[in-house]
Amino acid sequence: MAGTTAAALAATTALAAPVSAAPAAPASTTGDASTGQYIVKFRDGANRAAALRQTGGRFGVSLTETRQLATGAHVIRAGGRASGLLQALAARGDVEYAEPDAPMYALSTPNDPSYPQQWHYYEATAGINAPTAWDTTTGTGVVVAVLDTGRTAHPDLDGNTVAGYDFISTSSNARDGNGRDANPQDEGDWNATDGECGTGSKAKNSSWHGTHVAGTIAASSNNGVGVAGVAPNARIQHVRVLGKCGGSTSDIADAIIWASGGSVLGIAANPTPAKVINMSLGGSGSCSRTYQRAIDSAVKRGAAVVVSAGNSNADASGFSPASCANVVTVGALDREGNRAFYSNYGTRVDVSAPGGEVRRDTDPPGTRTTPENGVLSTMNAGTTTPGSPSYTEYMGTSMSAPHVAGLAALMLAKRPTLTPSGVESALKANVRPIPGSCSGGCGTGLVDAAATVAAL
Ligand SMILES: [Ca+2]
Ligand SMILES: [Ca+2]
Ligand SMILES: [Ca+2]
Ligand SMILES: [Ca+2]
Repeated sequence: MAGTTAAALAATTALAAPVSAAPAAPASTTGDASTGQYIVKFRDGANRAAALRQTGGRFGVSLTETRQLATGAHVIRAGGRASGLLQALAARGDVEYAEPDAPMYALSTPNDPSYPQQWHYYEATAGINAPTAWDTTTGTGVVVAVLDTGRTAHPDLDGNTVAGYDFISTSSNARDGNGRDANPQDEGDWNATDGECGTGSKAKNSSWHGTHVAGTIAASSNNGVGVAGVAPNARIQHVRVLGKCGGSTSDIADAIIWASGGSVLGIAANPTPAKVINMSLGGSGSCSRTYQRAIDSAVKRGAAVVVSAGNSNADASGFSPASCANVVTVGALDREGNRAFYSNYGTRVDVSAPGGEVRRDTDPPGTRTTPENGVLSTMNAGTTTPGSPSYTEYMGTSMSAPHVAGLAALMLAKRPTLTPSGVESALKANVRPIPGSCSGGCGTGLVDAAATVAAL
């Protein structure tokens, strides 16, 4: 059986560029207007010009009427700030009320400083329309299992993480000195030399792939740190299945069953079974009976299984678990909404989501000229063993699947009785058309979080 490898194409760019334009926090509706404007409702018959001249004159601030609102009140622009001015206006006998023209923001826009770079959530062209969905649901309490390389400590993930498991049965592949164990810590999947994982394998740094996938699903949002997740109040369950040289179908099959609450010989039951399982992984070959039985068992227990279509620019029918039945198979689009150059395609693809395309840009962070077109998420800075938490852009169907897994968590938080097939049919029915071009089949379209959640 061919080894299974993580389906991400790792970006070779360094840390994502820092963000300059973070959205401001929602404004207070009291106090001075930071817009420099007031909304004043005069009583009938008031001499507005005289009232503004008198009051402004007391404070040494020019007050100019700019237009009348449909409510009958007027917008007054102040030439400067003075404490007490608004109160003085409001206290006048010819003024019914005076208020700051307070700036307003969409409440669903997170304050995370790197959120503006996460085009894949909000951009009109090819984003998943997440902010509107967040007005209704944030995925509260839904457990999403991430069958991947495991966990690293991260301030944008730790608060959303529940206990997982390490299913890698081979000690040398796991790098933790033993077989299966209760600690899904990602020990690093670096390769020191070419050929370490078989003919043709290349030396590489650790990918921290599971950390990146987890962040797209459920990074903490509105915590003033880093990035946002698609389902920021969902719970991540790291189930480690990919090690130094990838993973085995046998370990992954057990992991699927355990994650969904089924029993696996010799291992304590999962105390918090997942309602969604994300598998951003794959290998060549059509779906094996081992995979299909594990998936069917998970689906029977009520877990929706979301998988990557694969990164081979080929028909997904030749890849696993992408070609399995009872899974939501996700292709990848670029920032313009075209099928990404690497994405698999074909009738096995159910829906598409942003996977991005990362362009090499050697400019130092902060001076980059090419737009950042990958999927920005949580990362670790260690080149071999874990280092400090960080952020980076990756591209791949490994990045598109967790958008859909996160959306499934949003759906299940709103409608906990949804079955896995109900999740799949609602996802497929509420897409928008592929914004760009797709040859070969990208499923029913680009997932639309707002439309999907609204339809429930
Ligand atoms: Ca172990
Ligand atoms: Ca371990
Ligand atoms: Ca955050
Ligand atoms: Ca399917």
